[in-house]
Amino acid sequence: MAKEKILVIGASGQIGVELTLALRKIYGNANVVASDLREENPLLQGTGPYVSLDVMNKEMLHVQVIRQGITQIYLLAAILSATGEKNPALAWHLNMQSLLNVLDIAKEEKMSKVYWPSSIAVFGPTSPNQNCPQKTIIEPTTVYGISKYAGEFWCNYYFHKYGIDVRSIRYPGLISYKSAPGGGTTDYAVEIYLEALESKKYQCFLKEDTYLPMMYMPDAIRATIELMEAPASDISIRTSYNLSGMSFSPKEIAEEIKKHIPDFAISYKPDYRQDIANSWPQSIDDTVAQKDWGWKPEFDLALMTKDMIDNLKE
Ligand code: NAD
Ligand code: AKB
Repeated sequence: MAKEKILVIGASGQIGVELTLALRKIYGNANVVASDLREENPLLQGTGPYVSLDVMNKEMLHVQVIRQGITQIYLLAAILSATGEKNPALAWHLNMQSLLNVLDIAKEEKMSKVYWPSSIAVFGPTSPNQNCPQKTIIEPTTVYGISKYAGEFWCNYYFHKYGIDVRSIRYPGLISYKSAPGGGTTDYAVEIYLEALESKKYQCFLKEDTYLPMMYMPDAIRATIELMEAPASDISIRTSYNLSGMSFSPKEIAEEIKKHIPDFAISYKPDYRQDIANSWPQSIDDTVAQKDWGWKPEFDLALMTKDMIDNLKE
């Protein structure tokens, strides 16, 4: 097998930190180059190479790819749903142009693989609300969702037209304790743990009965690596795979936290993010990912809550 050299773009973000560390374990520290517009995340410092990089500057990106001998790119830079609604033009520009820059360079440099995440945000109010299938009505109502859906078809296009082995997952809301989330609607499910431990109370920006698809970060990282390591012949979806972990509401996560912190109290003050959450399905059907590359989540709400609280206490 040819030696792979990986570039992670957006490595200082919520997923980037953990994915970079996981990839370094597999491919060796020196073979995974972390990059971001912002400074290197402290958890990455000393674990491998880091370059400061703006993915929107295609020329500089191309220079880095050649200089570092990059054979695979994981593109994680994006503006997420809540921030995207505040600045739709910027979200569209970053989310689309970053992907086109990466796909073009991957084509020119004949890269072996590209990874780019999509989101459950591709689904809209007309999609099935329960067990939303892989292929269904998809009419997103956020700029973030529109950009992800368009991006999925760019990935599909570059695969079929140019043979780029680009792979993608529609992540649910991700919950983690290592790196903070970056402006999504599902961020409450991280904030709630931090506030529970810090002040024993949390004011949630979603209503108590807002069910959303969610996943614990270790499952998301494992899914990403399993997808990327699957034989190309097993990959039947070249837009993006549905992926399911768990679904819960703010009330349910609060009840689970109370099992560990009995005097924790939650209150509710829904804001503009409620409309975004209402437009997404409550649960996802990931039968195709299960069948194609053997996907199976490990964490449910109880296991995740125990792990989050144990780790955050440390
Ligand atoms: P994040 O906001 O935490 O991290 C994104 C990183 O990209 C940040 O560190 C940011 O500094 C960097 N970045 C922004 N603009 C850049 C630029 N021009 N050049 C280089 N770097 C730049 O986001 P995340 O939660 O880690 O998400 C990563 C990817 O996964 C995104 O595509 C997101 O849409 C997708 N996703 C995330 C979730 C989730 O719950 N976290 C769910 C579904 C999909
Ligand atoms: C968000 O809430 O925007 C993200 C996502 C589900 O894509 N966490």
